[in-house]
Amino acid sequence: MSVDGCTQPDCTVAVTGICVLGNPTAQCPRRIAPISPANEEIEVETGLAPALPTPEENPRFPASTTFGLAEVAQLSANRYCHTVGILGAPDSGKTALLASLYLLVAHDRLADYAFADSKTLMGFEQISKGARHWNNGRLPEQLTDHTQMADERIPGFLHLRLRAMNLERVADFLIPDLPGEWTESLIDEARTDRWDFLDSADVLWLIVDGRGLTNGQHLLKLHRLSLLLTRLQSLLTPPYPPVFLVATRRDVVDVPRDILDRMKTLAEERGFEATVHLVASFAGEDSEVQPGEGVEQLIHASAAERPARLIASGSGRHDIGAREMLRYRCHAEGDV
Ligand SMILES: Nc1nc2c(ncn2[C@@H]2O[C@H](COP(=O)(O)OP(=O)(O)OP(=O)(O)O)[C@@H](O)[C@H]2O)c(=O)[nH]1
Ligand SMILES: [Mg+2]
Repeated sequence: MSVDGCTQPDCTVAVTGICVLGNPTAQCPRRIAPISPANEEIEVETGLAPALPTPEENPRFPASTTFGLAEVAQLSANRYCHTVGILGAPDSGKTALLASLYLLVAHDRLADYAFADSKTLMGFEQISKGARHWNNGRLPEQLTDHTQMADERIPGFLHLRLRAMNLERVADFLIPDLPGEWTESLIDEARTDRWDFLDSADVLWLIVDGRGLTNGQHLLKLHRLSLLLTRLQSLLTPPYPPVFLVATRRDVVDVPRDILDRMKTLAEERGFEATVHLVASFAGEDSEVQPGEGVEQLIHASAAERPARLIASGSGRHDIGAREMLRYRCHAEGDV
């Protein structure tokens, strides 16, 4: 038998083939080189079938808890995935919305959808761990952490497959959880490089903190929203994906109807088909609003977007085919 190992106490190179110091295994100075099989007495057994067939390709798992663009392309190549682009200022409630969606699904609290699968369960667990007790009384000040990216240039996507119960079909969603700074730098510095994937999105969710949309405070928020929409107008290739204008914190604020209408007008003036949504990702016990209110409607409306748009635009934007992500088609039978 060959001997293969390392003088580094915690190195498992012999088992995993990976050097704990990060060196190429053949060049690591601490490694005990394998004794050449030529010097050993080897008993060769013949005629035995291998216990397991050799895999055609070694399984690969993403190192992070979310999907990068390569994994997104891989998943999308096999089945239609509803890709959502989420934008919004820091603290607007983007992560809370995703955590709320996950917790609703995990507690089987959606009326028409049930959990079917997620390839990024760890990612959902990570963002929702602070909110695990969201419906157990008093609401903590901070339920989700400020989003930070492992790689500041590449978006990380969360994957969720839901079963639409009345239709007996499944719908896959790919939704990125991005830091608000990405939206800020798009607005203020026209930093577009990290947003390429938006051209492949089925729908855009523009998240706005509802607390900034009350009379007297709304002007700044509307101004920022109009700047963002103008950036998106020049970033995206028509036909544009529909825009969902999502006002958060419905549990603590009543956004006046006329302000919501003005938001919609801002989007429509720039050529976007827009709808307004109000959500309470979380809510305290004393709130009249249920935690998670509005979240299912957002998902339902997002799932409905794709077929309508593909039909309306003939071959549809997804046939433009320029980007890898655009290659995905509805291969899997029974997809919504
Ligand atoms: N009560 C209530 N609190 C909310 C709601 N949405 C967000 N919050 C609170 O606001 C905090 C910040 O929300 P996040 O979702 O983390 O904000 P974000 O947009 O992801 O912020 P960045 O990651 O910094 O860009 C959360 O921890 C919650 O405590 C809501 O609908 N209701
Ligand atoms: Mg966040």
